[in-house]
Amino acid sequence: MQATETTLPAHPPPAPCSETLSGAQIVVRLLERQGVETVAGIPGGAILPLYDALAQSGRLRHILARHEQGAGFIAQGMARISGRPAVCLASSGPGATNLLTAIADAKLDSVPLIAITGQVPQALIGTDAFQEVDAIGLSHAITKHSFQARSPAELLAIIPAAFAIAASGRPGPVLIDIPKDVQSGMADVTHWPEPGRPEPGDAPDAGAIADAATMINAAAAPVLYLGGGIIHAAADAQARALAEKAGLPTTTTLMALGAMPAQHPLAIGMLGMHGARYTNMVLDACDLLIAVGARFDDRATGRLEAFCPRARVIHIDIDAAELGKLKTPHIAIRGDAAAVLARLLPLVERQQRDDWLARVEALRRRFPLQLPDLDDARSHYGLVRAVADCLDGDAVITTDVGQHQMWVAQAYPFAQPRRWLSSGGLGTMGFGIPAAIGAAMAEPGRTVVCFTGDGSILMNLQELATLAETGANVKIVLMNNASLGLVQQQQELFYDSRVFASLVAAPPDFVAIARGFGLMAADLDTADDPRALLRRLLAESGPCLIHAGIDRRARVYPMVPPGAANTQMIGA
Ligand SMILES: Cc1ncc(C[n+]2csc(CCOP(=O)(O)OP(=O)(O)O)c2C)c(N)n1
Ligand SMILES: [Mg+2]
Repeated sequence: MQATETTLPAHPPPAPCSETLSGAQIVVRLLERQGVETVAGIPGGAILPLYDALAQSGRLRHILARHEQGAGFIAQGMARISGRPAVCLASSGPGATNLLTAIADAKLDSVPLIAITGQVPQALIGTDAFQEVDAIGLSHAITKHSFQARSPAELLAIIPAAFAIAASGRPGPVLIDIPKDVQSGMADVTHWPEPGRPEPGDAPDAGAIADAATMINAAAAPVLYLGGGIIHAAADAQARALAEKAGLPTTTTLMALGAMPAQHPLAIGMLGMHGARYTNMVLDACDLLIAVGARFDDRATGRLEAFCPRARVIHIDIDAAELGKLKTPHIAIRGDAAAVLARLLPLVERQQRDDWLARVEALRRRFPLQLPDLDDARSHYGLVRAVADCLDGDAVITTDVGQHQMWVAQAYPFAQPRRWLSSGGLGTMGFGIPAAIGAAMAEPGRTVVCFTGDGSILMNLQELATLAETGANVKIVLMNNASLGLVQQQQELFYDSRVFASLVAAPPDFVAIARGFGLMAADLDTADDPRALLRRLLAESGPCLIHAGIDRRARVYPMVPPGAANTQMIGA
């Protein structure tokens, strides 16, 4: 299943031709040849030649977002669910600056995003022309690479290169800035280039893999620590096989939820700031940490010096810059996670590890993840579980950022990769709805549920118009606690309860707002049987908003205080 999801579509081979085309037409043809079917964006003066070529494409579908950040997250939704680069478009100036948050978000979560921006004509660059910003300069720190096209013919090299860079190695965002005169200028095309594909990486170091196997075989208390790289590399099957053969308790980061089925006997859940107490205690006790596609993010490790203090470390990552960045590994292996794990597996001994697994089990029983009121659909955890009970394993879940995001991460039983789309690294409020629209565009047969909060939904509310227009099968579950809940929680816990600027004094009527956008909307609070209403609404096709009031006093527990060690968790 996973393999087919990330397999690239069959590309047309390089083809001789004899055509005179505009730069804009060249871009459109190259996107078509890349296998792109849908792009998201907003037009404006400096990108109108490209839009005019799009209008004549007939093959590319354009989703009109209502804010460029929305377009960026719609494209991210497509990319995150398919594993293939996806495209967003914006005009120059404010169009380009509005994209920046979505680009930064893609950089931190390693998402292959292609952002195409219009630019003022080359003759005006540097003159403070109308809607001129230095898009390349502004995006420099948040892209994997950026291009500014200088001639229509150059686009024949730039577009395939951008797709290759975005998808090769550790994926990431690429910006292509195209001045208006380059879009409208003409070029003779005598040869269509081969579409850009991910480049195969170098073979991993066989000696290091053999050493890693020896270390795993000799360990008494090893733990497998899976990060988002497992999803990007489609290496979940290999990771599971390794865990099962070597008897490895397996933890996942927020980004890797679904890489190991939540119900798997070896799964020990999410680690870190809001992981279960037993999970962090198992990590504290382990003597070997096998990190794969994980970057030792502070939300996962807590105070780094106190993370896995007894453990030797094997670190496997495609990005050499991650190896030793935060924690010096005893064995570092650079390579594609699927390729490395496939080579490691035959060298690893089959082990039961009865003693270690019994210790893990004892910790799990003593310090389990506590999900109070799980059976009450009117409570925070109960609502998440009630939604899960209505859906099958194909459903896709997106979230915004806040308490609701963590409640979903803790309580939703993810069993497969690429079912969980959440802004992990940047933690961007406003991610959920546009990402859900993008996911639904890429996978129209699936139900996509966006869990959002009353704060986050307002950050890209305008995309409800996009949702209504596309009719995408997106269900928005709004967990409304009339507060910026996660901020309020931190103020109560760490700022002597000085709750400031985090409570909502005049809550909007979200059901009326959704209806005003032309969406179906319902309120669980007034339903006699919230489960029955959920079941009915989630089974219907097409978009809707489901509002649920949540007790403002509800907390995300346990919690590692910022800067503390993971063993110093509070709550639950
Ligand atoms: C764009 C952006 N601004 C500010 C923050 C800081 N922040 C993190 S969570 C949060 C509150 C989110 O409120 P809501 O969406 O209602 O979620 P809740 O925590 O109440 O479930 C804020 C302001 C952020 N993550 N993103
Ligand atoms: Mg809230």
